[in-house]
This record gives sequence, structure tokens and C-alpha cells, in this order.
Amino acid sequence: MSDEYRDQVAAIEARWQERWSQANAFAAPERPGGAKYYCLEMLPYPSGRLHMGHVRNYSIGDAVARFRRMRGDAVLHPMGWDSFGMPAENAAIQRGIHPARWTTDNIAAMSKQLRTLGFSYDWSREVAAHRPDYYRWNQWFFLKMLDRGLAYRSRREVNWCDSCETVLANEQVESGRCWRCDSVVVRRELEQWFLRLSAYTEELLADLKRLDAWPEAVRTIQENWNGRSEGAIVRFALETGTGGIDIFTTRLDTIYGATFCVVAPEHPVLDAIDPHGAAGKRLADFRAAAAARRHAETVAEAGKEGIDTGLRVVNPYNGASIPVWTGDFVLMGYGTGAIMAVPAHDQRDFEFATAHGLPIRPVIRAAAGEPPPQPQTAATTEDGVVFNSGVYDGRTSAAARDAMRDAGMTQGFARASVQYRLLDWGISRQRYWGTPIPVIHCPDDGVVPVSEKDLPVLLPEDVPFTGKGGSPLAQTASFLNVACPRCGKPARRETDTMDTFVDSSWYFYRYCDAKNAEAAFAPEKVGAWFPIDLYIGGINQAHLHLIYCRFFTKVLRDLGLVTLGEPVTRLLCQGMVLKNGTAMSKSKGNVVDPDDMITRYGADTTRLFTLFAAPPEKDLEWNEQGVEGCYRFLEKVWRLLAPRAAALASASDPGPKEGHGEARREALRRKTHQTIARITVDIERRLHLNTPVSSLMELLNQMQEFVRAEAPGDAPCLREAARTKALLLQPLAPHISEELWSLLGGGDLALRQPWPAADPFWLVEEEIELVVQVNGRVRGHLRVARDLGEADAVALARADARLAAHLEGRATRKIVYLPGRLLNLVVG
Ligand code: ANZ
Repeated sequence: MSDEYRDQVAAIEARWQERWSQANAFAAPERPGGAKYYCLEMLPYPSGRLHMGHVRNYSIGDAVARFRRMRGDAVLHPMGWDSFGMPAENAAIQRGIHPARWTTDNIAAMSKQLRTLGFSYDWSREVAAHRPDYYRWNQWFFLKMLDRGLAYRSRREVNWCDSCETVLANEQVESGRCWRCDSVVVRRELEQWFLRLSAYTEELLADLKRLDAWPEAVRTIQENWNGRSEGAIVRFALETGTGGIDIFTTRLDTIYGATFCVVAPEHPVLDAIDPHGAAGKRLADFRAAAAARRHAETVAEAGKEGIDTGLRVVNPYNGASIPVWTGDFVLMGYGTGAIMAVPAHDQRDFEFATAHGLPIRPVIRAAAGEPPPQPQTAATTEDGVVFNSGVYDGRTSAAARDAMRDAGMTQGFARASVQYRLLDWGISRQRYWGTPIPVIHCPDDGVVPVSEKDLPVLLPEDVPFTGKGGSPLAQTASFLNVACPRCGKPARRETDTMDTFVDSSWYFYRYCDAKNAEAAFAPEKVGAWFPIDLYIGGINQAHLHLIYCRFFTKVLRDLGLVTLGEPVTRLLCQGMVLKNGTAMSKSKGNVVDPDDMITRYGADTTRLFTLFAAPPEKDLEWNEQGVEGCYRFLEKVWRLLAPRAAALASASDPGPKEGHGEARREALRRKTHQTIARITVDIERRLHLNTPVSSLMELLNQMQEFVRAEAPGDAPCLREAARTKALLLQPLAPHISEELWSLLGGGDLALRQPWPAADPFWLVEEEIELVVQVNGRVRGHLRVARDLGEADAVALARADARLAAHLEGRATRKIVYLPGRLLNLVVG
């Protein structure tokens, strides 16, 4: 057989994958005995093929998992499938393949790819969302939430994607478009199931502060998404008749500048207006048109459309009578659905006022004594000092807000209020390939939950996939028609299925007890493995999965199933994989196929490149030369060590200080131990995986230099370097690591060896050049021990013949000594 690495890569990789599997090397213990490490990568949707983004994500996780194992932790490193979702159903519609079949085929193909890459997953814990043994627990959690009022049904205006024929959560609308298919999202009113995210908004926000090992960017995104707004609700009394309009404002300090109010077109105060009068008729037309616009309009931005309602209200602070308008830009779903408009200081109000010729009255200026602003083209929106505001004149915005709120509270027309943008989570999808929502609609009993003992509500297999007319479940009589569990009369099953984000909101708990048939998981097992020590995935989940899974954790905690309120200690969001500056994607045609890379270079090179080419958080630009470079590095390691392996295997280990004082050997041993120290810190503390690759390249150079002048008696030092190198490669290029380790006489798997320890003796560069100054001028250099004490340094300087001319006969007045660098003697 040839000795060339190229000819053997495939065989080496297959061999070690087989050995790992035989040795069951990645199995996590039921429960960790000592230190534990839960290393998790976001589970993939089984599209059929891995892309480079997956390879990168999993290479990072695998490096850390292997490293932690060698450091002695019990490691849980599982993998599973987010296997419900629309592409499976679309395949059924377009190609007539059943979603279940399509999904299982894809899972099989992708598992094979993952195995070919040699990732160290404990496959015995694999989960897949589409399997009834998994999704029955989605249903179970849903029933628990229903029981506690955390799941409810309500008629709501929802985001609707015409092309997917389904509802989207707010989180799934990106700039007015569907997150999945990019079609324009419209509004529609539907009866929906919701999970009460709003029950946890305060906590979701407050706990962000505790997540100090999460990227700042993710925390900021969640904070903004949560959208906490502190302000006040003020009642403006109707001038005629009784009652009034509550408005929500964050800028109470501007209230003397309110020149009109605007209510949402859906606002109930408008219902009381007689539609038969001329004004009433115009209003009714406007409201109908607004509803149509809301329906057709992109969700992104509302325009300046609006009309005067004829109503008037009184500003309770200054008694001013102002008109009430209705306009598209005020949303019924936020605050109170009504605002006071302050066009001088709010940009949207300014545009509305300008469009409709309404007055603009400034009440905030930059500082006392400054000229008042003259809003001609835009509002001045910053805080400042209040004027034109009666008794509040001269106060800062903040002080005025407090004083006005207190006054309004005392007099009973205002109260402090906090509003959130985060809404409840609409989970209803009019789709087949998802978890059936376990309720039954009975004409007499209304919504009746399916009893726990009847779970899972199975997805029927034989359904029509036409892509028309909404959910296939609604067209499947055998599924649809059931007896009411309460009264036994004919009833109808709920046909909505759950948003697939429900599936991924708790899967990481299931990994701790994946085969449990009695419960979603045993709390003790989860307790033993949680929290997740490291979670790796894309930042695009910051306001989706990473909010939903935090919410679920809090719900599970309140159900007494888990003890922690947050599931993830450290979050790593890996950067994108780019080619020619843009994210790899099929539509752009710039995809590099992992299989192709594996065939050409092997799994180790493919993994190594994704780790080496950029720090984990940064985008990675794919470049073939870089891949070649990584390949050549492994090849050089192979060429250096494979031919010498047998000799090194039978050589002895070096003594603790062997080689000390002999330049070549000392240099090699120092490099060996420094490399250990550096890589350990890089992976353990910093999660840097690119720098370890460079460190190993440097070590290789040192080893090559060493063997160029190979001399008798070198073997022990080289053996140490070689065996260390084989082990240090384990997290990064695990197959070649195992092969070399075995050739070097390692015995058991490299993966099972303890991570090498750096000997401090070799870490200090002992001798250094000490600069010696006399009265501030450099007069000589001394070769001394790095940690030489001050008295010894002075004694050595005084004893040095070359320095004698400057020091002899002159008393020392002052000593400045920087150990390892500089000695300055002030003499006189
Ligand atoms: C008067 C005012 C004056 C406002 C000013 C702002 C600046 P955030 O921070 O997003 O909570 N608002 C309240 N409810 C609304 C609704 N349903 N639809 C549209 N706009 C609404 O924004 C709060 C501000 O947004 C509120 O404060 C209100 O305008 C507007 F110089 O009141 B403000």
C-alpha cells in the first residue's frame, strides 16, 4: 500500500468511524457522575442535504464536545430532526410523495452525511419531531397550557401568507414578507390558537440580564423585540355625551402640544357614531376602506390616510378642545388603539398634520432660553425643556413627565402604564405536516380537550394533497368526525396543526431521556444534564426559536418539570458561510456541496477548513485555496509522522527535564508544551477554533525543523511532540488524529485519552536579555533568568566587566527594576 495520505484518507476516515461506533464512544451516560457538559447544536430541518452552514455549525460543536470529553467531562452531544414543516407538504403537492416518506428518506440521507463527517453524536438519543412518540408531548404540553389559561382561542387579525395558505406569527414576518417564501403578507381575521407569551414578558426581559454568556447582539434583539415602553394612559373626555378616549403616550411631557387625537379605524368609540348622517356615512366608508387596505396592504407600513370623525375631546391638562381623527397609522392592537397627536415632536404626527392641514404647536426646546423649534420639515423628537406648558414650564422632559403623571393620577385622569410589543404566539397553522392540536369542537360543549390518555392524536396517513382549499385534515372525514368526549354526540376535530416552532421549543429536554414512553422526560435526568453549557446556532433565530424556547422553559418550570428558568448558559451564534461575498444559497447558485469536498479532500480537511478560515462568530468566505491549504497541512503532518511512527511508538518518553539546555530539543519541547497551553485556553475559555489550527501549524514547522537535523537520542522528544500533536488534533481533525495516535502506539482511542497537560517547566522562556541602564542610558545587556530577583540583578550588573566603567566607585541612589526586561541604576 502506498504511504501517501491522499490514497488513504477515505479508508482512514471510514475505519475510525467504524471503530467509534463499535466502541460506542459517543454514548452519554444516563446521568453524569462528575463534571458534565451539554454541548448542543440547533437541530436541522431535514431538507435532504447538508449545506456548508450545517457543516460549520456542527464542526464547531463537535470540536468542543471532543475537547470536553478529553478534559474529563461527561458529555451530552445529541442530534435530531426538526422534521415537521412545509417543504415536506409541498413535495407531496408537487411530486406526489407522502410527507412522511419524503421526511424519512431525507433523514436517512442526512444522517449518512453526518456520519461521514465523523461527528460525535450519541445517536441513541436521536429525536424527530414528526414521530408520534415525540409530538404526543407537544400535545400534552398544549393540554397543560390550556388547563392553565396559557393556551387560548381567539378571533384575531392575523398575518396571512397567500402562497403558503397559512398564518404566520409576527416573528415570522420579515419586512412585511413571509420568512419562508418571501411573499407579501396580508391581514386576515381568523379564529386562532395562541400561547400566552405575554404572561412571561416581564420575566423574559428581566432574565436577559442574567444571560451574560449570550452575544450582546442577541440580547439587544430580544430586548427590542420585547419592546417594553414606559408611559402613561390619559383619559381625554368627550366634549359631548359621556365617556372619553384613553390614549397611550410615552411622551406625557408634550401633552400641551397635542393638537388632535387619532383613533384606530377599528376603535369602538366610532361604533357609536350614527352612520346615517353625512359625516357618519363618510366615516363608515373610511372604516370599510381602511379595513380593505389592512387586508391588502403589506403589514410593514401604514400610510397617512385619515379623516375627521366630528368628535371632540378635552385635553385634561389645559382644557383645550381638540378634534378626534381616525387614521390608518394608529393600530388597534397596540397600547389603547388611540393617541394624542403632537405634530411638533412626533414625526408620524407631523406628517399626518401636514397632510391634513392640522395645527402644530411646539412645547419642547433644546434648553431653557433657546429659541423654540420651528418645525417646518420635520418634528424635533428629542427630550429637552418644556415651555408653553403652564405650571410645568422650565422643567426637563423627564421631570415634566413625572410631575404631570403624578398630577394626572391625583386628579384621576392619568395612570402610569407599561406596554409591550411582544404579543401572544399564534400557533395555528392550516397545514397537514405538523402536530394536530388536541381539541374537539362539539356543537353543545364547545371546545373539549382530548383526554391525556387518548394522546397522541395521530396524523392520518391517507389524506389528499392538492394544495387547494386549506388544510388537508379538514378534507379527511376519518380524522374530522369524532364523538364528543363529553356528550358522545357527533363532533369535529380541530384541524389546525401547531407551528413547528413548538416542536423545537423543548426538544433539548427530550434528549436527556429520549426513549421515555411515560412522560416527555424524567425531571431528574433533565436536572442532571441542564443547563445546556453551550448552544450553537444562527443569529437569525434570535427573535424566533431563542424566544420561544425560553418561554417554554419558564412554562415547564411553572409546571414543576424543570427547575431552571433559563435553558442555555452560553450561546454561540456562528457566522454565515459566504462565497464571493454572499451567503451560499441554492437560488444564488453559489453552493459548495459538502459531499463534494469530502470526496475530494476528506472529512477532516472539510471540518478543519470551516474551523480555520474564520473565528466562529464571523462570516466565513469559502475559498478553495484555503481548503487546499488545510489539506496540505494534514498531508505534511502525515508525511512527517507516518514513516517515523513505528520507531516513535517504541521509543521511550522523555524525562521531565530531558533536553533542557540543548538548543534543538529544548526548542521542540517548549513549543510542544506552549502549544498545549495555548490551544487549551483558546478552546476552553475563548471558544476560538481558528487559532488552535494555526498553533498546530506552528508546531508542525518546529517538528520539521527538528528532524532536518535529526540526531541520535532525539526520539523521546520527538515522540512527545508527535503524540501530543496527535491528541491535540482530535477535536479538529479527529480521524487523522486517531490514525496517528494508533500508529504511535497509543492503545485505546485518542478520543478517550486525557487532554495533554502543559508542563509549566517548559512554558517559561527562562533566559532573557536584561537591558541595563545607568542613569537612564543603556550601557549593556545581561543574559539572566527571567524571574531573577532585584538584589541578584544589581549584584550581576555590578559584577559585569563591561558595566564596570559606569558603575565602579559610584553609590547606588535608586533602582528601577522591571524583571525580565530592564534594570536602571541611578548612581552618583
Ligand atoms: C404622544 C407623543 C408625542 C408620542 C411625541 C411620541 C412622541 P412606543 O415607544 O413604540 O411604545 N402610539 C401609541 N399607541 C399607538 C398605536 N396604537 N398606534 C400607533 N402609534 C401609537 O411608542 C409609543 C408612542 O407611539 C406613543 O407616544 C404614541 O405617540 C404612539 F413627541 O404619544 B406618543
